[in-house]
Amino acid sequence: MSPERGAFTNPVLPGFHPDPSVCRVGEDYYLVCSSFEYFPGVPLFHSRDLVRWTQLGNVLDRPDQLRLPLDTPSSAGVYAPTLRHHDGRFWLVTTNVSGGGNLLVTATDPAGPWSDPVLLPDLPGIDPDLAWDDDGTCWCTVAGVSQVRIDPRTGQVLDAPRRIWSGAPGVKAPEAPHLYRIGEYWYLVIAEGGTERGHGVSIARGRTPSGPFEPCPTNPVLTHRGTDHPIQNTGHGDLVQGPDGSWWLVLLGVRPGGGTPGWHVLGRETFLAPVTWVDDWPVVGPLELAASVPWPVAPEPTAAYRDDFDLPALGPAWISLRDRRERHCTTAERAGWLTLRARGASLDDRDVVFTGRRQQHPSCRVSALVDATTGTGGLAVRLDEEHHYEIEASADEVRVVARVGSLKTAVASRAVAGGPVVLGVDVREEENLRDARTGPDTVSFGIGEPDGTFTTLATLDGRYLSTEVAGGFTGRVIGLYAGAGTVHFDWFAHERIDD
Ligand code: 6LW
Repeated sequence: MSPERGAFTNPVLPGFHPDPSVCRVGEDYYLVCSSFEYFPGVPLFHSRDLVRWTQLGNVLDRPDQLRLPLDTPSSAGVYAPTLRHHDGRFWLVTTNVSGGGNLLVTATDPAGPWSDPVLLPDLPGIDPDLAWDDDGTCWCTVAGVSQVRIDPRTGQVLDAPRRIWSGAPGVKAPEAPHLYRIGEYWYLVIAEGGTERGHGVSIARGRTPSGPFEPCPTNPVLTHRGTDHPIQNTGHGDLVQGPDGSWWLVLLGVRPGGGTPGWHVLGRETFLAPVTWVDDWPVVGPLELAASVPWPVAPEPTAAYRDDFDLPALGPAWISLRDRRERHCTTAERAGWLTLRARGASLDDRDVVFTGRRQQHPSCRVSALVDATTGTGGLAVRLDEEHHYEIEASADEVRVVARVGSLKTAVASRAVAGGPVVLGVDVREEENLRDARTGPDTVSFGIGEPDGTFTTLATLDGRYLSTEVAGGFTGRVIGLYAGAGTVHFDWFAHERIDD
């Protein structure tokens, strides 16, 4: 089988899909990511080839499993999960930093339902990992890197946390531990250097799950720090065996665009890198945009989609800020329409009603048919409360608004006659990416005319909706919102624009 048969383009999960954790059950692979202030939490994907991933659902999809109070800051909420299969069940452990701390849920079917959470109140630290010893002991390892034994059924911590490794001396933020037995050793994979440009993956090994751990002499086993590689911030990896028994690492990385220093706008994405073994140590990489696996991969699915809001529930890719209650977000009010009822006054407010989908492609076009005769709302490109651009309709006007840090301004407006209006956003990756003056992309907003043509009202520089400007752990989400009253949406359509 020629490697070309499995050619693919990294990332394997584009858009805001950080902190991947993967597990294999027979021929099936399951992968989860962090979800922060969005509900439902912890998106879960399935694959047979490690390359094409289909979303099965979200692990924390009931309000009683995941509480994200309306004052939850952006980039708080649900941090890095670990997904494992043990004893006929799926186990997922994660941290809600905005309430409840570490929690564990289980399921026999990864598509759900997942159990109510078991809390681990005595487990200090984020990025929990689970690993079972042959005698049934469950080892839980957290950022730092510390370890305890737990009873995963009750959440009880059975001993005092013990520091088992700190990564390279002087390198910040040893975190994201994953522990596995592979052959003769227990391997402890961590991320260190922080999740920005200094990020890397390091590894240590020991004869027992609790160590002592010996660092790999070639640590970090993967980093792109200090290089101009198009994939940056590489870290937070989880090991998995491919269908042919070879080893792979799923990890997060970013794709900065534009001139120096480069701005990434899609968040931290999930990449796939090959792993080989030398002297019982893993050698990771190369990690490239153009990559291949030595087995056939499923065809790339189309990135085009249109949601007509004909179903009672939103599909799993739709995420809402902090919670999603029927009284604020429903398809039951007007058949075939999504109705949003305002709570906060604008996207500057944490309690705004916003529901959207991750921007996954550097260039794309999104449009929606909006009826704002009884409210104010529209289509937004959002990073957080202080970084968003939107096109907003009210009964008699459409305007484009930009919020960047403490600055907020309406950049364009147009009178409309009332009734439903097509609003659109067109994101274009900058073509001349090496020109130091350019941002990574442009974000244009416009309005559909009755004759089917489209009029652009404003074009904005995309760098201000990047993580380098805004900070935080998420990425752009493009979605629908209501700022006042009740706003109805007939459809939402997305199309990828290829380079
Ligand atoms: C994640 C941790 C991290 O839990 O970011 O910078 C957190 N490091 O590993 C959120 O992704």
